Amino acid sequence: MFDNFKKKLSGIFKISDRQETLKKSEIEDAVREILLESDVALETAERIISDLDRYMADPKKRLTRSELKSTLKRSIESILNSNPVSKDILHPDKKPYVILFLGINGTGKTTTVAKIANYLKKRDKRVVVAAGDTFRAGAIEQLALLCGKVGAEIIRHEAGSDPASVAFDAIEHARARNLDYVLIDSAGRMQTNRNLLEEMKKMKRVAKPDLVLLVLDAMIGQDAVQQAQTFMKEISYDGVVLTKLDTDARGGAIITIADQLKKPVYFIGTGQEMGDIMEFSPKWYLDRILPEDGK
Ligand SMILES: Nc1nc2c(ncn2[C@@H]2O[C@H](COP(=O)(O)OP(=O)(O)OP(=O)(O)O)[C@@H](O)[C@H]2O)c(=O)[nH]1
Ligand SMILES: [Mg+2]
Repeated sequence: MFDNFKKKLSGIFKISDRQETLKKSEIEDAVREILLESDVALETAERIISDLDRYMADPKKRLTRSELKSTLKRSIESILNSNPVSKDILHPDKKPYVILFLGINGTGKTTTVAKIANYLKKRDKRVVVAAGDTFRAGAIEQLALLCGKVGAEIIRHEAGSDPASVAFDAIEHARARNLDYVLIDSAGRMQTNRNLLEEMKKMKRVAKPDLVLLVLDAMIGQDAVQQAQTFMKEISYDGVVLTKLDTDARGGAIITIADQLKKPVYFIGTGQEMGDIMEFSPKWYLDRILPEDGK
């Protein structure tokens, strides 16, 4: 993961290998190009460059390889840490802890719900999943199949029924059995689907989720950020799950999300198997894209 991004970034340091130190203009051009190619939005890339700029206030100043790396690292780190994860999912303050998953079509909501059910079960948590996508044909069966794989209980109603009542029943079920978590899947929707948006708001009102996660597809890069911005004018959410980072996704979208959505990334999806999910950590990410020498 992020190998291309890492390789590109290390290209800048190679210039410095040749000349020992780098000229300001050379660095800025190289950094801008690499960030843009790696799915960092222009505005975010300029922010990082202005951090470099501040560091190199004297135009004649040259930067060594390690100064450049640590300046870049510090700049990206401060963007990633500006919206820290505020809810500790594994130590919730409430039982059942209700998590609602939202997002547009095909971003990976249903898969992520099942992966997180699996993730929690492996940590001895008791989970029920709500089949809240009653809209798309086959969605309930898809979720039921994945829940079967990971051994998670599922509450489902007929296709076409009211998703808010599925969520309500799942929460009642969890209360009656003292379960730890309710994970609610939902139908993919565009900002143009008025009915579906109203349905989503109703689901949120009824379920009163403790955490709302927006599922975004890293494959569509910066478009994911734009989508989230328009779509989420309608509804508030706490954080993001970024899926499909195992594909040739360019990896810089994580920086753009932190900078422009002002939301933390809670989880990243790293494949199609049920175990392919991990909690996101800025440190882990930085170590991947800008490893210390020798790694
Ligand atoms: N490679 C890869 N594929 C993923 C990942 N997460 C989901 N997918 C795939 O993406 C496709 C869509 O996933 P779903 O979970 O059905 O997406 P959804 O958001 O529920 O889709 P709708 O219900 O139609 O809106 C499936 O083929 C998943 O296997 C991931 O992290 N990596
Ligand atoms: Mg789905």
